[in-house]
Amino acid sequence: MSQAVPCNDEPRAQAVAGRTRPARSLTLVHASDVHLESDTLGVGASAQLLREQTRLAFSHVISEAKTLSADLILIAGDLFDSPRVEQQAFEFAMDEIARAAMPVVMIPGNHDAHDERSLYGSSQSRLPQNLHVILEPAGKSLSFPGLSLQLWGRALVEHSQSYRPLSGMAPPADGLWNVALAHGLFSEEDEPDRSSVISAAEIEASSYDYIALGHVHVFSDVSRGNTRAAYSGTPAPLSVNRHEGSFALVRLDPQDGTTVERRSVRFEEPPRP
Ligand SMILES: [Mn+2]
Repeated sequence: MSQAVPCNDEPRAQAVAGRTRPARSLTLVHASDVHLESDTLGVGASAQLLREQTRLAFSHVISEAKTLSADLILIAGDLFDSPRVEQQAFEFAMDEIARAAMPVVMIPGNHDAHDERSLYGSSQSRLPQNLHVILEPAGKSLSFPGLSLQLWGRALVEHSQSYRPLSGMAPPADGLWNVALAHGLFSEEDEPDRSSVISAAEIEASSYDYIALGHVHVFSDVSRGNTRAAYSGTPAPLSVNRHEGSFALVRLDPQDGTTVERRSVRFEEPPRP
């Protein structure tokens, strides 16, 4: 990177360069937008197949995280398609998260927002012990000292123009991996008429090691400056290509820094609308 840096950014840039990485590496599995119990295809056989495939897709991500010996799973919003989820469906998801047997950190998205209908606030007691749902609208940092990891996120309450998923980020901590979760729409420029905007400038200014994004259903890398940021895409057969979903495999390495890899989730018999 040899771009000219504006003068007022120099102190921050030097501080980033001076920040020390942890001695240990980390492997994260990042998923989003599973949209469990989706009613996208309405009712009938295709709709039922979609819901079954979506559950299988989520189970696949959990199994892959275990196979890959991941340290932690990130779910960047919209695990559920709506807050109207039957108890059995909610328990399926929580049982899968418990099966992961590793920390799982999740934020709500616009489909499972933390508003008065929130699935999460009223059901705290039924959440597995390894699940950490960030429900603070103003944001919260979670510390995992054993992983040399600090995580930040904020709960989406209302998908609106005034909601900025990355506003109020905790400053990156020295000697730790700094990772954030955010659910919203990436934009090169600030777009005041769009909801839940995540701007390129905000990603760059964060100086985080990784920002796990949700909302866009197709994998895309929107890294800026020193910060790697990516949409994992949905693992479910919900995108344009119903044969394949995805998640992101993120490695944080003391020497190499952050690398992000798209991992495919395939369906032999995708549901047809
Ligand atoms: Mn969304």
